[in-house]
Amino acid sequence: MDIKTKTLRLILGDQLNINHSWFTSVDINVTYVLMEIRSETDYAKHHIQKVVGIFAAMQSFAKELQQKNHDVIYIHLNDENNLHRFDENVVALIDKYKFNQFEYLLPDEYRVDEHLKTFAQKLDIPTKVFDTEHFYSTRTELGDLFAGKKTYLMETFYRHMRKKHKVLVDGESKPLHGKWNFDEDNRSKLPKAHKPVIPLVFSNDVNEIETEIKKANIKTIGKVDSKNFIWPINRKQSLELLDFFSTNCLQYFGTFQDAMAPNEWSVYHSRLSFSMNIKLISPKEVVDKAIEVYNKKSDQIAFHQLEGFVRQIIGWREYMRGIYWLKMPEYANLNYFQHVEKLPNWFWTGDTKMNCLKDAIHQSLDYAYAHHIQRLMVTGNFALLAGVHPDEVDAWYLGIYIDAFEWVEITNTRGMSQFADGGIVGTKPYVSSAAYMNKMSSYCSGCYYDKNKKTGDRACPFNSLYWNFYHKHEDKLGNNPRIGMMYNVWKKMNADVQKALLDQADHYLKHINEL
Ligand code: FAD
Ligand code: DLZ
Ligand code: SF4
Repeated sequence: MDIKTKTLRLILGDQLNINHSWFTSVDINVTYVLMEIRSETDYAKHHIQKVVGIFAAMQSFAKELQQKNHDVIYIHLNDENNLHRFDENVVALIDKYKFNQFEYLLPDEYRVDEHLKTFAQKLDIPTKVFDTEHFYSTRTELGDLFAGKKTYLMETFYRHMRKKHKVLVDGESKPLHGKWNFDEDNRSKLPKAHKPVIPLVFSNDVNEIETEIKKANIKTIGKVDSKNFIWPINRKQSLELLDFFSTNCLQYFGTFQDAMAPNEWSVYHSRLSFSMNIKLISPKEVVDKAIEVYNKKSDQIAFHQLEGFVRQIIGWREYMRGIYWLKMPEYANLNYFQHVEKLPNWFWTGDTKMNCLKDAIHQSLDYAYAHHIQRLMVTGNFALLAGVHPDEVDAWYLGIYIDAFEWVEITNTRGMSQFADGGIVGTKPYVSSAAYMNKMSSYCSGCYYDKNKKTGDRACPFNSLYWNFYHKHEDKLGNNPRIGMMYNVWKKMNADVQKALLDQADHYLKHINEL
């Protein structure tokens, strides 16, 4: 007699893809399980909004599956039988309900991937793993594309993606409007009188979830208004946010992509990373929607705005994932500059006199969000100039942002921002003095420090730290053709000026917690 297959399928908190082929029909012999567990709440000190947001989205997803008549087990954080590990909870369910098959979706994170792989090998019932059906590219596609090459240029990968998926190309796979990349049309500062669109936020009541998290005594950072939780927690809200972005923000996306201003926490950014990273919506849906709106309103939306946005998703997002799977686990230990310092205490409070950092950190604590240039050129720039150990920097970024999952956090932080990978992701370190900050933001005019001063009382710390960084790492950067010009400037300074800059930097680094 045939033994009926009784399958348990695990869904992780960032695998909430209702369009996955798992869910196209109801199978009474299949049970899905989602679990709120300490292994995941505690591997980093997360922002409270991140934990709340993920739990709310998981609960809503489980309900949606049940409404579609799928059989679902949901293990809540404080359930008595919760063993707080994926493997142990699954074993307990297999024993209790006599499942004779276990299936899961490819995890996005190396740690969880290894954990489930090892676990599945040890189980004495058949196991299967499925793709998440979310990304454009496979885990190994980038590695295959660059096989035998020493460098991994994002631009090469991006063009490959555009051609392969026929995005913004003509019938001969040539880029629309004659160029692949319109970045030089972007990067403007917000004009003084310009007020960006008011960001669309939601008002979800997640109070019960917050209460459970507090009851479990989970250590978190930041704050949450749990009666009015602003982030999308289901597909409907995610699609609303996508619609809002395409209608109201896309037309300025590229132009003000790098702009920063006090109290403007979103500018024209989409804030879709959380929805996408937990798979409530797919990158293809986002790209297709942006193109659809552009096609309808091409009299109002310039092509470079659209190309700039598409590049972030089809290019950078997929590229970072490809690098992650190519270079992990070694990537997590790279420290090219051998940096050893700790993050200043004020990274956790925003309590600093440096206006740009104060604003970016307060905003991150308040919203669990900062846009790309704040992450790269404010907090990341400072951490790199201050010689902070990449582990410290990673832990901060992995915790504080609602969209932070290691595959996209570590490649951006350790790679793009800290250059700790020695140039796998970027071709040069992203560092700047106050000049860049002043070019792209209005932070400097309200700052305790003087953007124009390099040394002496109230000199902007970025100015001396910048030269100190280049001086210190000349052995590693001196031959980089993209930086050569900076070394020429440094070498032309007279010795007294150089010494004053290095002394100033030394003073600031010794008093970093008081900046
Ligand atoms: P938008 O500016 O509206 O861009 C649209 C989308 O493009 C984003 O939602 C995102 O999916 C994608 N995108 C844009 N830039 C990147 C990039 N560099 N890498 C990957 N995807 C990108 N992004 C994360 O999703 N999770 C992280 O943990 C994360 N950590 C970062 C850490 C540092 C130090 C830096 C410099 C960047 C980090 N990023 C991370 C990339 C980027 O900053 C965020 O994706 C973006 O700010 C999310 O906001 P948004 O949705 O409004 O993006
Ligand atoms: C980030 C996170 C948190 C805070 N909590 C959970 C959880 O309780 N249960 C769960 O399934 N997933 C959670 N996640 C997301 C996981 O960490 C994520 O699925 C893995 O890192 C794989 O990318
Ligand atoms: Fe930041 Fe320096 Fe400008 Fe102040 S003066 S906002 S510290 S760059």
